[in-house]
This record gives sequence, structure tokens and C-alpha cells, in this order.
Amino acid sequence: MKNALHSFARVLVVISLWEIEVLCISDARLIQGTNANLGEALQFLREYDNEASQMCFRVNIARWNYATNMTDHNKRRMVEEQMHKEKFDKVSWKKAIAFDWTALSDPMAKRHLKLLVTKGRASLSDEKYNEIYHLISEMKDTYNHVRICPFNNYDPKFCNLELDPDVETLMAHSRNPAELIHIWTEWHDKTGPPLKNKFMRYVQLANQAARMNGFSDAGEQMRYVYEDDDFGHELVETWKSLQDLYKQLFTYVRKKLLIRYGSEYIRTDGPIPAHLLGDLWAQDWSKIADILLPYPAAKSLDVSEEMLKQGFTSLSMFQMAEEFYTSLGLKSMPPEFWRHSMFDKPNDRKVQCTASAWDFCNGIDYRIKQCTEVNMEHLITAHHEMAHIQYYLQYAEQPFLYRDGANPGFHEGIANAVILSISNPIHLHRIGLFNNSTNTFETNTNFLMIMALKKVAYAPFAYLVDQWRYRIFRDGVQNMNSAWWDLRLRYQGVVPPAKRKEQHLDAAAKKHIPADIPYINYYIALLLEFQIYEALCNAAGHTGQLHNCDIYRSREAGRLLG
Ligand code: X8Z
Ligand code: ZN
Repeated sequence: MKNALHSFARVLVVISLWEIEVLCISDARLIQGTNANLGEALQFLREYDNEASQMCFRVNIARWNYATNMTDHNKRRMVEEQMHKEKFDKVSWKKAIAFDWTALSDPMAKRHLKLLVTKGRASLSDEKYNEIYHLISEMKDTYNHVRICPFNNYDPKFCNLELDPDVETLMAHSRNPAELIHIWTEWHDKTGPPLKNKFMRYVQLANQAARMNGFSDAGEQMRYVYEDDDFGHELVETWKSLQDLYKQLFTYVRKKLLIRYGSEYIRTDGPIPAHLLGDLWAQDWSKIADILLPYPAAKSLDVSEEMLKQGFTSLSMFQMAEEFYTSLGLKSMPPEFWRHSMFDKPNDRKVQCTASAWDFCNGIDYRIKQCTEVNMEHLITAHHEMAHIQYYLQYAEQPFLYRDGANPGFHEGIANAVILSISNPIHLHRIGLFNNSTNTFETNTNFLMIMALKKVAYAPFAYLVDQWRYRIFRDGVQNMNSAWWDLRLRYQGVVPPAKRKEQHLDAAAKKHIPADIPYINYYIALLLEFQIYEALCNAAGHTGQLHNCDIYRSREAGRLLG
């Protein structure tokens, strides 16, 4: 990837490195009790394992039922189960902190107790614990219900554009700068301001919970799950190693945008306005590939038409994904998977269409939910989601607290590593979807450019979202919006296309902020996916350029992945 991009390098923009403050924490500061009786600790953990698995099953069934049939009744059932689980988490936390886990000789018991006492917000009083969960759920609801008006039309009848698919499609497909500014501004003006007060209270409560657990603030608690005292420094180092490549891509893209939109919109030596990159958050630039590809006339890499010609169905797409994993010697999907998954968008009820992979925590039931359409993007998604199921199956025998990614970025890193193999032209040729004679320098370079627009362009955004959150948790809620735009300029080199003020809360235009979902895991996943892919390709005995590696049918790669 690097080589192809070097030829486009025009490093004109200087984005200085902002050294984040790095905090370390010693276990001694964390909350702990006095009971050092190992037998009692093991007994508690056995009970916890059992009850937590059952609780997870019940909550996930209720969530699944709602996600695949969005009725008021199913929503009530889901909320009830979630409240039940929150109570269980609080009770378990109280039991766990009675132990002096730092003094236990059994490393597994020690680590399990440490995981239990350091996560969550159960240290808050019952009242505040309920309050923060309510706040988050209200912020999510507000975000999910945002609807915006179309360009040049404020008639309330038409002000019903939703994020997915309306707003996202407009940002990706409109090439009219005035329309793009309108959509961008509407979205940012309607998400942040209504949430701001709630968000400030949430910051206060999250910090209180973290401090009662022995952390300096909620950001430190978020980072602690990586079990790496040097986490902050490592992040800085990884970004240092990526930023030159990012600047080269940025400079190439700015030049192409200048040609397309002219100097009224793009300055030759300045930042790029955030609305022209095909995405509300300027995080995935591949949607404007039509403006950016170095060889626009080369054969398209999209095999969707060929899939239709060959009569693919949603079922055959998942069967093809399964065959990919079994070709590596990995597990087939269990019968429950084929029985209970939702592969198609039903037309008799409302469902949540975001593709997802589910582990029902009983070692039997695993499902995918995807409103599958017969096209290449959905074929890739099917493989991606099935990688998550494969990971669930691999750790099914582990204790409950270990049935998760090795760190919060690992699941996504694994799934994306597989995608690097199955979406390249070599693999598409091997499965009969791409004609080899069109595998030319031009198509390969276009392929690398699309990868760069998805992956390299994403890196600074994935990096900065939680830098912002850490800063708010650490320094407080004043000047939140200018802090957001400082980071966006420094790392991404983008500026808002309209005037922003402190009454705005533009970070909240990204769902993960109001929904209290960590984001640095996506940055970690981005780094890991290439490391995992490279290791799998080495195991498969691949020689030559890495982007041409396909691990299909390699038992060696399969063993390593397993
Ligand atoms: O949030 C998501 C998924 C849910 S885990 C839809 N992603 C990040 C994003 O949308 O910003 C997937 C890629 C990164
Ligand atoms: Zn995923």
C-alpha cells in the first residue's frame, strides 16, 4: 500500500503531533476488600460464571427478539431484562469487592476478580447508578430519533431523513457542495445541542464511579481494560508511524478535490472541509472513489453484477462464507446458526438492519442478523460477521469472563483481517467471481487506493474520538466543541464547513459518544488487522506483495487463526 501511495506524495500539510498525557495506574490504588480466602473466592467465581452465562442468555434473547421484531412489547421485555442484568452486575460487584484479590495466590481467580471490580459503574449509589443508565438510554434515544430536512425544503412533512440510509446515502452520493453543507450542518445542529446538558451530567457521574474505584477519572478506567501501563505512549507511537502515509493520502485527495470543486471550496495548502469526503464524519473516503481513483477507466473491482448473473442468494452467500472457514480447517456453523439466524430483511415487521453476530452464551446458540442484499459489499459483510461467530466458537469452552476478544480491539481486528484476504482480486478470481485477465496494474492500484481510502483515511479519526473523550473526562466539560475541532484539525486536517460554537457538541454527531461506546478499540483493530493478516499470510507461505495474499484453503493459516 505504501509504495502505491508514495508516487502521489505531495506533503503540503503539517499536522503537528499532540502528545497525549499518559497516565499509569498501579493495582494497589484499586478498590479491594479484606477476604483473602481462596476457597471462598473460587466458590463465588463458580457461581458467578454460571449465573452470568444465564443472565447473558436471557438478555441476548430479549435483545434479539426486539432487534428482529421491533414491537413495543418486545422493547418492554428487553428493558426489563436489561434492568435485571444491571441489578445482577451491581450485586456481583459488591460481592467481588469483599475479596482482597491482590493477595490471592491463584492467578486465574485474581484476574477474574480484578476484571469484575474494575469494570462498570456499580460503585455508584443505587440512585446515581440508575441515573447514569437512564441518561445513556435517553441520549441514545434522542440520537436515534434525529430526523433532518432535505436540501431547500423545510416543510415539516419532508423533514424526516434518517441517518441510515438517507443521510449516509446523501453524504456519499451528492456532489453538490451546497447540498452537502446543508446535510452536514443539519445533522450536527440536531444531534449535539439537545444532548449537551445530559452529556455533562453523564461525564460527572462516570467520573464519580471511576474515582470510587480508584481511577483518576473515567478515561483512565476506559484505558485500563487494555492491561497495559504504557497504553497511551504506545498509541502515540503507532500514530507517529502512520501519519506520514496519512499526509500523503490527504495531499493526493486534496488535489483531486481541488480539481473537482475548485478553489472556492478547497485551499491548495490548507485543511479540507469535512463535508466533501463522502461521509458525515470524514472517516471513510472510499465513497467518493469516483473522484479519487488513479485509473477511473480500469475495470471495476465490484463483482456484484457477476454475483447476480451467477444466481447468488443470501443463503448461498453465507454458505460460501462458511466454506471459506472450513477450507482453513476451522469449524462449521452449528445447526442452531442455520435455524435461527436472520439473513433477509422481513417485509412483515420492523427490524434493526445493522449486520451483527450474536453469542447467546450457552455454547449452542450463535446467530447472524443481516438484511442481506446480493452484492459484493454484503458478501464481505457475511464473511466479516461469520469471523465473529468463528471466534465465539473458538472460545466457547472458556470461563464466562474470558469469552471475549483478547482485548477490546481484537474481535474486530480478526474479522477485518479475514476481509483483507477475501476482498482482494486474487481471492475473487479463485472463487470464480473475477476474471484474471483483468487483474492488471491499473485494477491493482485502484484496489490499493480504495483500501487506503477506507483504512488509512480512517486512522486519525479512529484515534482522535477517544482522545477527545479522555480529555473531557480529565479536564472537564468547558470548551468541549473547540477541543473537538482542535483534534480534528490536528489529526485529520479537516475543518467544519459552517461556523461552530460552544452550544454545539459536534462529537455527539457520532453515535458512540451519546451511546457511551468506547472507540479506541476501532483504532487498535485497524492496527491489528494488518498484523494478523501478515502473520496469516506468512503461515500460508505467501510470497510476493502482501495485498495479493489469499489464505483460502490454507490449513496452516487456519491453525494459526484458530
Ligand atoms: O460502530 C461500528 C459498528 C458497530 S461495532 C457498526 N463501527 C465503527 C463505526 O461505524 O464508526 C464499525 C466500523 C467502525
Ligand atoms: Zn465486526
